[in-house]
Amino acid sequence: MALFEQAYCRHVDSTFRAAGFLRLLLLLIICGLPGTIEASSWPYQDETPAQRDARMAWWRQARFGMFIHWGVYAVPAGTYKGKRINGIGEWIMNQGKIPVAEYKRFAKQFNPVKYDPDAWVRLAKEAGMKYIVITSKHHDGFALFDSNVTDWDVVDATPYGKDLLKPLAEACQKHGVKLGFYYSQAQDWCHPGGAAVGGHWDNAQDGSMDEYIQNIAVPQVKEILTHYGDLAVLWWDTPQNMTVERANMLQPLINLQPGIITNNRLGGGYQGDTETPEQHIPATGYKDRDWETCMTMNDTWGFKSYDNNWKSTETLIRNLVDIASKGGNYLLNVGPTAEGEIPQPSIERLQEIGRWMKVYGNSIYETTASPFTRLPWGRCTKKMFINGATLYLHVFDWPQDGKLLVPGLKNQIQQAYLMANLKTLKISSEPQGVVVQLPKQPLDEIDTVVVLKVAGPLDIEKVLPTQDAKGAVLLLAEMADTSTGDYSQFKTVTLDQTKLLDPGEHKLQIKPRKERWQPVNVRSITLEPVQ
Ligand code: H79
Repeated sequence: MALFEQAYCRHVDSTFRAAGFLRLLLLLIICGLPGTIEASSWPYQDETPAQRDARMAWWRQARFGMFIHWGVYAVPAGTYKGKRINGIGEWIMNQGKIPVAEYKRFAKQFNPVKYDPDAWVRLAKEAGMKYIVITSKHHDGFALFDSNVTDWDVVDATPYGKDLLKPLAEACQKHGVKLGFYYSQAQDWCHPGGAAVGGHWDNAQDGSMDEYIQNIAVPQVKEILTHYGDLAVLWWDTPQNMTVERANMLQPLINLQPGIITNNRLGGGYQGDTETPEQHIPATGYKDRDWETCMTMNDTWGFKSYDNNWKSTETLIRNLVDIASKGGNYLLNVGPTAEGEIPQPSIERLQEIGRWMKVYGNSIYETTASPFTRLPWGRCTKKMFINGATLYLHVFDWPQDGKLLVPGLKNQIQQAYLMANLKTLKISSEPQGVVVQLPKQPLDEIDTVVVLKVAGPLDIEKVLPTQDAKGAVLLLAEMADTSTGDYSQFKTVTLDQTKLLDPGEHKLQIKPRKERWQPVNVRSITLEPVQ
């Protein structure tokens, strides 16, 4: 399902050396069609690049944030009428086709007496997260704040009866963590006229979407932008049925929070400030666009009592590093219970990430993308200075022989040391690049960081992929000059066989033809000699 308009496709243009007969295997992700509408009232239209850099500065330095999905869906927690409902927990109303009146009754059991916003903010902060984005209203239309335009909010519809965002805003203020609000502007399954992916399933949902935007979304966005102090982010979601006209009713409201950062999901052709790959890390990041991967720790955003498919701390830390190495942010989700507790497995993982960040955080914060194409043993982040640079080498796979090759690096190395204990490392400049002599064992099994300080402007020779022992060449999208998309269906495509007559250098180009524009997202290409 192509939900978003901002899917992209760029050509893959890679050079490789190979000889003999080759079979081409292409793994593709087919995304939605790109939007064509031009939006006009983007408030930051006249910003200079310097003004934009200043506005985005904190966000680019932050690299790591917490997403919080919380609402009435935490009551059924994935189960409706004794049946486990497939899919993500916050979609249970839609997936279970639960009538509005019946769904609203769950609110009577939403009583988060254990809610401790100060502890939540400390948890985020100690994990190394610099900002929090919480669902002020998700697709079910339920507001976590006291809204004057509806009774479908935490104050009027639940036994708890108190605004949940106020104390969170205060705790964020107190601990110096930035706060953002997620707001589902288009989908709203409880207010008449709100959109619903898959269509309405209850007459109570029918109505005019224009009126819904006018009477619910617009005043509510005003409320969240004016009642909670400084807001850092406004996070739109799913631009279902959003036209330019509808988007134009909402977009100017962000002027209520000067400097606020918004994402690309408003709809109506607005690109916003950030790209938002969901549940995946793009192969190469996005050229000339700020971006943020949002991701769950298990398989749901909103709490599901039986989802125990937790990602390991290793995966989460390496994801953060992978994202930073591509110049993006990681917005990692927690889904608290109806009682107001963040699940214990989430807490444990965040604490473990925090322990790593205490030692290695400076290899993440304020860094920019790796200057190398894909590194075989891990990732690289960097900081640029006037007369040199610091390279942070994130070693995931510790070399058996202790020799870490930094391919193509030509610079003079001023210093090489282990970030955790400042121990100096021996280095040598070889024709293939710089070789760093590592100790036998990694200091951290997940990611040990080696720091290289180099003089002068970065001088890195691009290293072309070579044939392996079987003569095959693997070209990953990470190696290519690509831009990847968003929502996606995965599809494996086997291309034809091809014959390369001459040994030596060949050029493989994969390009969608302009006249038949198909947004594709190439994840990897394998060339194999035919037996
Ligand atoms: O808030 C989280 C999700 O609820 C929201 N975005 C993140 C941040 C989101 N909205 N839509 N989607 C994600 C993708 C929707 C996928 C769908 Fe389905 C496929 C909707 C219907 C089919 C997943 C599977 C949800 C129900 C079944």
